[in-house]
Amino acid sequence: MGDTIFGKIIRRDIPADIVYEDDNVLAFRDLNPQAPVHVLFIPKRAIATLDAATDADAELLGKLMLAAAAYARSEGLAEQGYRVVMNCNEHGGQTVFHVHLHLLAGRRMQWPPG
Ligand code: IU
Repeated sequence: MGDTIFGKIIRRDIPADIVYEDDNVLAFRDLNPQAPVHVLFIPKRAIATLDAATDADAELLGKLMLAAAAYARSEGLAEQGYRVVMNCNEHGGQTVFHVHLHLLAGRRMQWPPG
């Protein structure tokens, strides 16, 4: 599995505005925010895409979701609500091939997404 820019962020080879970290998950502000709050949650153990995930990744992906939810709650974002998004491959809009969950909040989201 190839390294990505997110691997460099995990190793602190390049800077990022990190807002949350535990043994399995790192979260940092998106450089090109699409909402007033736009945070990326990534597993420290890289999985390239959701399509590449296996049963062995189930716990890690669950932790990713729960970390985003806990962060949203701790930041007071849960009551008004938020969106989490995981893009997969080209048509899904994935550009960085290290699985990541977008947490978007601070404005009313539109549906359907573009
Ligand atoms: P995507 O789902 O793979 O399209 O999301 C990648 C996101 O990573 C996208 O929102 C970028 O703005 C963001 N990003 C970043 O925050 N820092 C970086 O150095 C790079 C991309 I490259």
